Amino acid sequence: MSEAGGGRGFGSSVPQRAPWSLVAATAALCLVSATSVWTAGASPMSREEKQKLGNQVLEMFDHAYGNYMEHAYPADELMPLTCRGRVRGQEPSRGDVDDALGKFSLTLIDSLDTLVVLNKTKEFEDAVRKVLRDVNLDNDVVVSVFETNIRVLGGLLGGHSLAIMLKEKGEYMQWYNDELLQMAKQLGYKLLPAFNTTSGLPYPRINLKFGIRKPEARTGTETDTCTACAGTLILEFAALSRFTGATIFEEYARKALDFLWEKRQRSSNLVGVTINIHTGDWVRKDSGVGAGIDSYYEYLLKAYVLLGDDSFLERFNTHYDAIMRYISQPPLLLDVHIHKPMLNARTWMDALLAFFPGLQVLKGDIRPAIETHEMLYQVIKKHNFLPEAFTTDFRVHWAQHPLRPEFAESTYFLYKATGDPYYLEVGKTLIENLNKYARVPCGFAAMKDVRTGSHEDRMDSFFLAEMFKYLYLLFADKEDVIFDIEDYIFTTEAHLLPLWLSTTNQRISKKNTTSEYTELDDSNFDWTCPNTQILFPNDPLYAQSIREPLKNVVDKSCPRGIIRVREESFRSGAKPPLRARDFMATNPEHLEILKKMGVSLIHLKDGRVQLVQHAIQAASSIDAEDGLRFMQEMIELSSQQQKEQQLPPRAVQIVSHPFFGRVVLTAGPAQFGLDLSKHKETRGFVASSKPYNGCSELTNPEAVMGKIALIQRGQCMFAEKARNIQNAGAIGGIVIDDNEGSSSDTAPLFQMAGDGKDTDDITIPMLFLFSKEGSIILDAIREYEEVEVLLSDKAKDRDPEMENEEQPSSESDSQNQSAEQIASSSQEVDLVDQESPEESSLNSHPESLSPADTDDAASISPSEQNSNPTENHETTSLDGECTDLDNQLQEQSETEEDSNPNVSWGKKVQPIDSILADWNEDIEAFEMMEKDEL
Ligand code: DMJ
Repeated sequence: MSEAGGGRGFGSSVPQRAPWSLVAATAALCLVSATSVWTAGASPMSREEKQKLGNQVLEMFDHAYGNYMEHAYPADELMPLTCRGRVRGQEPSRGDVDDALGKFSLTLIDSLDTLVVLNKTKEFEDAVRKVLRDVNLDNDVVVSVFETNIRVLGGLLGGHSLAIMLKEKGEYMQWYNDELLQMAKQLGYKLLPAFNTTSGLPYPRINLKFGIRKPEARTGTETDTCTACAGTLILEFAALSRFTGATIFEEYARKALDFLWEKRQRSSNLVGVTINIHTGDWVRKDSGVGAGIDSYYEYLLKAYVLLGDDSFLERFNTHYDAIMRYISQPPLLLDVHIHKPMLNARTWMDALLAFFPGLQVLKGDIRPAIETHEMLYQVIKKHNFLPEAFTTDFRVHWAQHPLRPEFAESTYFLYKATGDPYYLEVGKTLIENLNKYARVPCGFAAMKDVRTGSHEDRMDSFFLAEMFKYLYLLFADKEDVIFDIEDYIFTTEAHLLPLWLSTTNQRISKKNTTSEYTELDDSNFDWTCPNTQILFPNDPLYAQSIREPLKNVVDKSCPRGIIRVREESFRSGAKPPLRARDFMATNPEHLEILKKMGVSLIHLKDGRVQLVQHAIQAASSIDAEDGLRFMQEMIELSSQQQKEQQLPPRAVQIVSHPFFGRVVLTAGPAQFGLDLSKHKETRGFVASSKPYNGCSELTNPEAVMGKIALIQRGQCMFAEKARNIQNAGAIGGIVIDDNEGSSSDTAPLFQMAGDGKDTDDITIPMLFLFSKEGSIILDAIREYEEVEVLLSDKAKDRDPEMENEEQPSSESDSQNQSAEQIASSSQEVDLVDQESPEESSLNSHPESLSPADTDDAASISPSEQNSNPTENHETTSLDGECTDLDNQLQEQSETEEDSNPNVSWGKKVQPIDSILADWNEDIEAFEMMEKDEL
């Protein structure tokens, strides 16, 4: 691993208000490696093994990049399951995700500087020529300003930075004459119209050809943008200005940052997730370090590193202090409300926050970085990948994983900071999981569902831009990279910008905000990085000792989200409010509390209990507030429970040649037939039924006998199809959607309901595939005739047996293996079965909705609740999980209360209207969060 020059250790301190000449050194200070000083902890990894892993990363990159170039280029991205390019407009829209695609060969541009880092200079030279020859930036396409900036502008600038470095070295790129920079400038000018708002915050989208204003632009009516979208421009825009001398770009990006800073919530110093670009009002007032905000913080710190402007560090430090005060609940990072920062806004975390430990390393705050990283690693060990969102008790909230690089990024930076070989082992696990679960014959496929191991037909460009860089650099020694990586800063998309830009073209007038800053307490501002030269040699087990207590954090599945509010309440001396999860209808004390909160209990005839709140009947405004929160929690809990009752998705894995288990399709389960979560998976060759709709007795029973029958959806009930194929001797069935082009990428998965009659006679497993996934099997039959699949609740590990289907012994082996797998799956049942399926998944399909599914009369939705905030209803039953924790908290509460005899509830006087208005805002924010896409 490369290290900064001997004298520049972590221990050197940077004088306050560092002079320009020290700016680059400051960056190096924070990133300097401590590898050479590591003496204990995890066993050191030999140079040979590091090289082996580095070579493995190179091979994996070749597989991803090679397949993109062969099968997708010049399209923006590779679709690795169908082995073709994703061309916007030709595939069903995936919503906002598609806004990254501008018909500009996105993956090629995003991969440019990765090629150089991975020492593929020749390929880089070819790639640059292709970009110059083929890429058109003037397409009539509406794209995301944020994505286009970080991926395309960043990609072009990263490419340019390394092209001029190579040219100077004198061997490669001798013909290069700043052509990438010219393209970057052209693109920069195309993005500028987005900033035409009074606030200076950019519109979220722009038409590459027509800009914003013209009617043909089809954009420009948006009112909101995310904080990260408006606050993640400064590195690329400043680099563009400094490379070209055209100051306008840096000016615009600075103006947007200045505006966001002005709009921070002044008492908490936090920012919300979305902001109105015209008024500057916070649209979503929840605040975290993940989706929607993440790279805003990253760019404040990195802008200081790259540009040497103290105001960026001051801002970063102010926000960082707030993050550590409110959001950081080690090892968790939980969203809070900007106005009520002591109140958690969510009970789950998103995968994007995995970059944060890396940023903490750059900041120099190693301990919380180690803690959060370890927590994330525990989640990964449980699910192989980090699910898009997971709850505070580490259950899957959103099950996808689009091969995000953030965790690898933090692993790399933590290794640089600690030199602890533990992080090399972490990297090795990441490599193994990618090869085992995401690698498909035509690239690497995103995980549709980490629980089932099913795939999605997407390989995002950031996988090449970031993942391979961080993994390669993790294992690389200085001589494995052809330039000094520490002369560059990584953008949020891991594009490389040279630190020498800090002293080039500094003609931008920095906004004079000193009057405000001088009022700030300077002791808040750290100007140095921690001294790992002292830290680690003195206590080489330091990092390990921080990780150790977290080793089983994920296995202890008790919810943590509630703890914060309680602890804070104790601290302030107030009695902790009753939380929905703790409520027991048989506890007289709880009933008393309910009464105080204006909540009454109605026992329904069917035995269920309904809660109604009349805030006006509460004992005080504080009690009314607690009551509203209680009802809101009840609604959340109830909807969580409803989700938990739904069946999780299943997997169809193609195991025959040439797939060998590498392609896993997301399938909807059936409410009838063999339950694959309880029984061994079903393996068999597939055969189409005749008639294909399976709505009458099959005319080809000999073809489907002992096989898994393929049937088309439509014209009769699912159960009827199942009976017909079962009668013909099929051992399972796959219903394929008749709606051409449908796909689990774009449509919510559902479970096939029965026909309202007794379906116990159906004993074979039945799964549903959307048309796109179904056609992967149909195409395989056309090409290979014999296609064997595995129907299961979770994809089976690929193993040599799958690739060795000729050998008769493989069957018994694989059965043994299956049995093992079932054993390990069933261990997870308690946790996994209770996991809520991803947001959109698994509603019963209305075509054959079972009567039970419509029985929802007694519950209300959050929106109904919202429409009349003084009267809330909920019916639910609650369990008494995690009593240890509850008891501890209860005990703690009693102790605190005892020592605070003067404590009483409801001391604070706040008019009820303002409380209700406040809570309405929170409820709206909550609803938006639930709808929000990452
Ligand atoms: C990347 O495009 C960038 O890292 C961005 O900041 C957010 N995350 C994606 C990858 O997950």
